[in-house]
Amino acid sequence: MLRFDIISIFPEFFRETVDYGIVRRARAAGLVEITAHDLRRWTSDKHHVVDDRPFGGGDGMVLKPEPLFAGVEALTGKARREDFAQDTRVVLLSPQGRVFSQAVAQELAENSTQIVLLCGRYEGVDERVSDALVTDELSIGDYVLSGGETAAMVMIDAVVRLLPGALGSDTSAVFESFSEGLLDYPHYTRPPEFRGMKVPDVLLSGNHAEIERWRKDAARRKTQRNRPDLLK
Ligand code: 9D3
Repeated sequence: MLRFDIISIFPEFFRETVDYGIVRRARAAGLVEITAHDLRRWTSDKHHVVDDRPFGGGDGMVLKPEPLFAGVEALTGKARREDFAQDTRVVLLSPQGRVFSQAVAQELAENSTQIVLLCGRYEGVDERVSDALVTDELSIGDYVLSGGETAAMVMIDAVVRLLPGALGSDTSAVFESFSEGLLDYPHYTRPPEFRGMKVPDVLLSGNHAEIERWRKDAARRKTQRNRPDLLK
């Protein structure tokens, strides 16, 4: 059983997003438990302040360290990276992180029982959080988001579908298309002609050897056009 604990100032964001498709089924089957916690719960002042102005000046606000340390301590029993169980991860979603990938998803799915996700907001998070608390600082790619919540959901989705039993047995090999290093081949279904656009004849031929060859070639052409970096 894997547990995700999300710490966010928008915990309601996850209420519905964890309630669809494979993630919903994995939760129902008891493969994963996902709980979103309000960062403000670990403030102690009257106004539940979670941010403050940056030392050294500059625009924007920074998430204060105290509520994040208190939250991680409440959820893991520990407040220093060195003291976590080896199957506990504390992930900071941040534009400064190393880039999340299928390999990172696989590593997390195989080696963790608890993943605490810290969702950044504003200009950033006090660096002492990264220094002392975080085991993995991760970005989901080179574009600017408004905060870590959408990135956290991307990670959860990618990890949960790798948990044993999360996919139907018929689809369990599907993700191999990524490990093979090519994009997937094009898919078609009925009707064989739609608004003048025909399904390639070979797919209707019943010749499985030829179909296999066409798919390999079409996958290579699509990869060449959309992701030449994958062909190297
Ligand atoms: C002007 C400097 N910006 C940093 C590159 C400011 C900034 C932009 C976006 C500060 C915080 C954010 C909020 N983004 C995230 O928290 C985030 C994120 C992202 O923006 N892109 C890709 N992955 C991620 S994971 C978390």
